[in-house]
Amino acid sequence: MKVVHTDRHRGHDPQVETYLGVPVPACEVVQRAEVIRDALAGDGGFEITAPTEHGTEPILAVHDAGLVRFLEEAWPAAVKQRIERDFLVADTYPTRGMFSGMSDAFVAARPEPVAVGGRTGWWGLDSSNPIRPGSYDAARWAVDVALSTVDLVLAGETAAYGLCRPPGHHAAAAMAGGYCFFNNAAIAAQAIVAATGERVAILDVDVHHGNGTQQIFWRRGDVLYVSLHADPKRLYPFYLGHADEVGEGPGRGANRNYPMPLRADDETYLAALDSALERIDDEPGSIVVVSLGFDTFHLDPIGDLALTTAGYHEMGRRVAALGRRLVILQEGGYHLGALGENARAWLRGAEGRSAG
Ligand code: Q9C
Ligand code: ZN
Repeated sequence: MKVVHTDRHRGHDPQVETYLGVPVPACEVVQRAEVIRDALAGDGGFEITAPTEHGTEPILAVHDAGLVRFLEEAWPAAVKQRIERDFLVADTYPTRGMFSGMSDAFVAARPEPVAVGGRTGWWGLDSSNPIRPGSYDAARWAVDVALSTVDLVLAGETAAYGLCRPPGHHAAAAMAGGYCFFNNAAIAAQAIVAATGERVAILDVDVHHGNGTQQIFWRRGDVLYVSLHADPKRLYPFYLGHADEVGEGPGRGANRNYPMPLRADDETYLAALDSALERIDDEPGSIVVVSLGFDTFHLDPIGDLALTTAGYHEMGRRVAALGRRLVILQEGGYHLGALGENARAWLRGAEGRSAG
């Protein structure tokens, strides 16, 4: 299988994030992509290729121009404002209660703040994705990795894997957050729709609900979003991901969430996966975008499910058994000791190879 990878992710190198307000070591670190790359290179069955640049247009097909502008300007603006930190994080966010009782039109007309701290909250979800000097460049290259993976599949590959970093599925049209800046999978799905005119399904198996992907395609019937994740009653992103979120308008029925019980094992998870795959099978289309996370692993530091490496091999096998072409894009997964092996097992399963 072809693997798209570049070292350009290294510019996004957070050292700390916050957990309930307290600084803790960052989870979404440079080493994540390196251990996956090394495991795939060591396997011998994967061909690693570099992404090509695709420009801003495919990003603007999904994201608000204001978000793109903010992310591009954020670090220079922080420097100009003499914020003497080595990363930029907001501490004020415009949450729903702040605007309660005010009309949609009035709320939509509120001006973007001028202070960079205010702008960071304006375009942000949470304090877990610090902006570093090289974050924008890295996030742009993660999009190019995703779009280059799409190119491979459109050129005839049955499946290809994009080692995206930073990940993307928490990023909404006008919001970054949850270690994500641009929604790589949503941009990829939109590019496939534009190129083929076909419907596209996104299967999200990261432990967290992909609130950003859900938001982007909420009112669209041409992109089906199907997600298995830890129940948001327990886990981030907390406010979306429940089973009754099915989409609205033309998108009604084209959003399916499968919240999983605490410590769900391979068997429980794979049974829910079968239902999710049946839903995808009901939909026309020939390409599935997979938002692939390994934070469902039993040892993951921030997940609360209990999958194993053998479970990932079986998951890859079952997803490929759909018989659709696969654009497989990396999302989360934070147990560095097993991350490479888990990716290798999943992708080998998807290729019909043994677990190795
Ligand atoms: N210090 C993805 O897996 N909150 N994002 C973590 C723990 C944010 C996860 C708090 C989790 C975001 C792509
Ligand atoms: Zn995750």
